[in-house]
Amino acid sequence: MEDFSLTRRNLLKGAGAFVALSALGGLPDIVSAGPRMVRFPEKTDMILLTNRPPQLETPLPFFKEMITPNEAVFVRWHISQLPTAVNLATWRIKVSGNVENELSLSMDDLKKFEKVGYTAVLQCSGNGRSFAEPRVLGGQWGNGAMANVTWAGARLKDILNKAGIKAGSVDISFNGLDKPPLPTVPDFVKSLAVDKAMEDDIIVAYEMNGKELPMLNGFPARLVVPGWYGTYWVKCLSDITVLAAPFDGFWVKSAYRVPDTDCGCIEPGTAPKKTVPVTRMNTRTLIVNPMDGTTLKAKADAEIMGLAFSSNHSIVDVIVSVDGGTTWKKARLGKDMGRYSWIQFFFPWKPEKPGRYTIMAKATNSVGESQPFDATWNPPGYYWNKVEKTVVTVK
Ligand SMILES: Nc1nc2c(c(=O)[nH]1)N[C@H]1C(S)=C(S)[C@@H](COP(=O)(O)O)O[C@H]1N2
Ligand SMILES: [Mo]
Repeated sequence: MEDFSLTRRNLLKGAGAFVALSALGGLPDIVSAGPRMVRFPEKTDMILLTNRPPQLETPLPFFKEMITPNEAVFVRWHISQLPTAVNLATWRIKVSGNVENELSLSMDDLKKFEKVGYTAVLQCSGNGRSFAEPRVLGGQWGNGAMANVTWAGARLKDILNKAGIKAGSVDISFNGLDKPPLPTVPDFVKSLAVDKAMEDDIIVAYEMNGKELPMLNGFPARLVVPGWYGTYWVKCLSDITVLAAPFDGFWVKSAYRVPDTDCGCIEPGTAPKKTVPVTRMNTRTLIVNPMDGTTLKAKADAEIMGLAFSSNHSIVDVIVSVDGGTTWKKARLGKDMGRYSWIQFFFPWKPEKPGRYTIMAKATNSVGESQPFDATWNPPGYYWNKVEKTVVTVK
């Protein structure tokens, strides 16, 4: 990997200018005005959004890789009292509530269930929020609140069947070891309806890319709900509670909700009449190469490269335009790592004439879901997935 000393703004907006100015001696002020890079335990240099709680964004060059390395996976916590270490000798997942048998599972117990795994995109529903117009509150993520990771662990369904869900159960709640700093701050607890929770592919993961989870990504185990936004993927999991009444905790009832419309969006700047919890991820692409604002050589071979994904359906088609959306051609798709993974797309390009070019990429999944050309908007800034424009100069 290259370029990690550069900030994201420089990478995106002015790598050329940065090099030229620093060659003249001394770093210009525009460099310090860019995002700050920080290094937390077990993580590489990441873009700092907030320190407490930690919110760290993945630098764009990592998205050239099919699998995001553990140390580069973004980090997002809501409340500030985080575990900084977990002792496996005493750590347990407690399964309780409306069950036949309460369970207290150690890591050894968890590993006795059949081990299953797959590659799946983890993405915060606020990924891309910083692009919202009008601007919205919340962590100002660029495109780096997503990661493609190979997860492995025990099926949630197998754990629930061992506990035995009693008749009349409706929701299952999930809590982790993080605690609110004050009694007035609601603990981060999420829930799934029983039918959703019993789906085959939801796992309690204790491996990321064949290794233990980094502490900041939920060591020793986290819920993985492939195809759904990261908010359900509860980290440092400690309690699974089967409920006979609908869950009404703050993080489901009041947060992580979108307008109850097909797109989850409304007229920019307005308030929704009714909201529903965020669920499935929508379809999106990211152009990784070339980066926005860079300069290419005329008559030289270039390759447009990026990634695309769509909840629980494979991407079957990515089309690319190099003339701002006037004409489109199919891109070549890379290795298919399953419906929850992203796929890479490649598009060879040899710009003949100097000028400014607007590159765009649009993906469609196996059931025909694609991306809008215009930005959609909602008050929390979720679901950003418009067809992006990458502008480059050819000289
Ligand atoms: N225990 C706990 N789990 C959590 C959260 C949290 O604040 N606490 N945040 C959720 C949200 S909103 C997201 S997007 C993902 C982020 O996972 P990551 O930090 O591994 O990237 O974790 C989810 N799981
Ligand atoms: Mo999130």
